[in-house]
Amino acid sequence: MAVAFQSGEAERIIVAPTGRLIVPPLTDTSGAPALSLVVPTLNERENIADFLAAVRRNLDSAIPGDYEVIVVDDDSADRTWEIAAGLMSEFPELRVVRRQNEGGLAVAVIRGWQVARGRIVGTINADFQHPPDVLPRLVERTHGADLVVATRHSDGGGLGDWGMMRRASSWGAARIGRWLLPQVYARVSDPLSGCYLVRRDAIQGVELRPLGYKSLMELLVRGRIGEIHECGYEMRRRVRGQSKVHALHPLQYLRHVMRLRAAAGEVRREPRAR
Ligand SMILES: Nc1nc2c(ncn2[C@@H]2O[C@H](COP(=O)(O)OP(=O)(O)O)[C@@H](O)[C@H]2O)c(=O)[nH]1
Ligand SMILES: [Mg+2]
Repeated sequence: MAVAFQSGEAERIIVAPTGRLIVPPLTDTSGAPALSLVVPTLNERENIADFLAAVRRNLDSAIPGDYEVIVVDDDSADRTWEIAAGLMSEFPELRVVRRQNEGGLAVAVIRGWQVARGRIVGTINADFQHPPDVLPRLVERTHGADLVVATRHSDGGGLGDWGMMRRASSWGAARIGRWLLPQVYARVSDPLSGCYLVRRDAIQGVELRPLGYKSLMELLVRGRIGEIHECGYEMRRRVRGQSKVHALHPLQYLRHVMRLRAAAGEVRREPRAR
């Protein structure tokens, strides 16, 4: 069923940027919000309206008037982009990107940051698996940090009501990561987290090249990230809609880890600036 747009909403849908994955510096910092939060979506029709309402409640309590939320939808067949766009008149901090020319979760997040206006950028999933009430706690911990990670593996975090299969595959992915990217695991308890906030200037101007689902480990290898804070949370089981994880994702993850391993070696071999 098509959504009835208020005047101007359809025109305000943003076409996704293309080309190299580089987050630009802010040109005009005067009106810049503190935070740009990207919500990547693919067929999240059942979650999107309630999820955005929950994000709004939490950010209004933490940083009223000082944030924007950017939905980056991959032209979902269930028209998630249209539902999100239909909420923009009522929710002035909301922007919607409809991406029709490429795919991939990690790339979607970076495309959102490329249109972001905030001094801090971040991401959270749209399916309530990251509880939106983690957001005020993440914002609170940004003081003095380049990166704040919502973690399942320290600070009271956990895998909540996850089933055995998901726990086993998450454990396997972390084992592989710890083995092949030890320098990343030495810095963060949960580099596979899909919920975190990062200072724009720690990643701006750097070409990012993620594959598949995981964006945080990409930033940890290629970004200029110094101080890191963490914030524990209990991950939830998905209640509505379906996971988009498919059989190719573990292979993509492995390729991404190998690519980062090579990149990390190059970074280490670069001579120090004098
Ligand atoms: N834009 C975009 N979003 C995606 C894509 N794949 C998954 N998502 C979104 O990313 C979040 C996490 O995806 P999900 O399938 O729940 O992954 P899981 O939690 O690992 O099972 C959700 O908000 C999805 O709608 C994609 O290819 N593009
Ligand atoms: Mg999920």
